[in-house]
Amino acid sequence: MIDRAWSLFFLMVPILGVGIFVWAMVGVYPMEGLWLPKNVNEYGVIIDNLFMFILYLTGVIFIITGIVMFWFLWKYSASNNAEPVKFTHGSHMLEIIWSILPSAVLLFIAIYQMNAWADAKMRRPMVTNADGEEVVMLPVARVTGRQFEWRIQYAGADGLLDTKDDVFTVNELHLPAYEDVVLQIHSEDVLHSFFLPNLRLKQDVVPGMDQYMWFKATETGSFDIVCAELCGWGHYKMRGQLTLESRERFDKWLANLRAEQLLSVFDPAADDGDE
Ligand SMILES: [Cu+2]
Repeated sequence: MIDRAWSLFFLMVPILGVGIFVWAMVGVYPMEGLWLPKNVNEYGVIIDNLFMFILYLTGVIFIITGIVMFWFLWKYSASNNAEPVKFTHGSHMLEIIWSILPSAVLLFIAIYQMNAWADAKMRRPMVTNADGEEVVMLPVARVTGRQFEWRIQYAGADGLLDTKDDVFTVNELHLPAYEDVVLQIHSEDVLHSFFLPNLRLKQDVVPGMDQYMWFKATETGSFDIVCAELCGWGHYKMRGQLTLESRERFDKWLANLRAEQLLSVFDPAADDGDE
């Protein structure tokens, strides 16, 4: 009798596992807001679809294995089977099946997600330059991860980084919404991970590498910037704020900041020696 109770106990694994996910997805008390944060990136939909596809796929496999495990425990419980245990040295056929099946599924996911990968990592937005040529869009700002903050350098009015009109902030990133935006990310010390949950963007910031991220925000508002890579004792402090606003407000904010920084003594661009 008691081993039947154990098989019922194991049945709770798929039931509770699925139940908790559904509870969080529906967002009923006390699980409100524990599902995915709101997506505000035009390119984020494809990431969400991929996430849900993999979740459903693994969910179905999880439920099937949970139920099969319960059924075996129930059917072959010692108190109901006088027959002694039979040992086996494995089955060639079974091993082939359980090697090929997951490989085929993984290969399918690899092909299925190619477009999402290309959108996020390869198809950097293009613009037409003065000569009428299609060129890659330049970053509006460079985000530098360092222990333990995000330093942000804006290209300024000339659209070029590392020139005299650059504007600087720390942990405060303002960007225009409703248009393509490119960011350059960079590390000054160790590995960080620049994570914008609402934009479905997360990129490891690798020392020695200049990397690019892009998005097109579908609404304005204030969102989190977090570091998603344990980068030292102050990792938790690498929290910033992303403000998405209209192009007019963004331009005004940047111009104000530029004027402020011209007045202050602090001028990191001063020792560049160029221009
Ligand atoms: Cu960090």
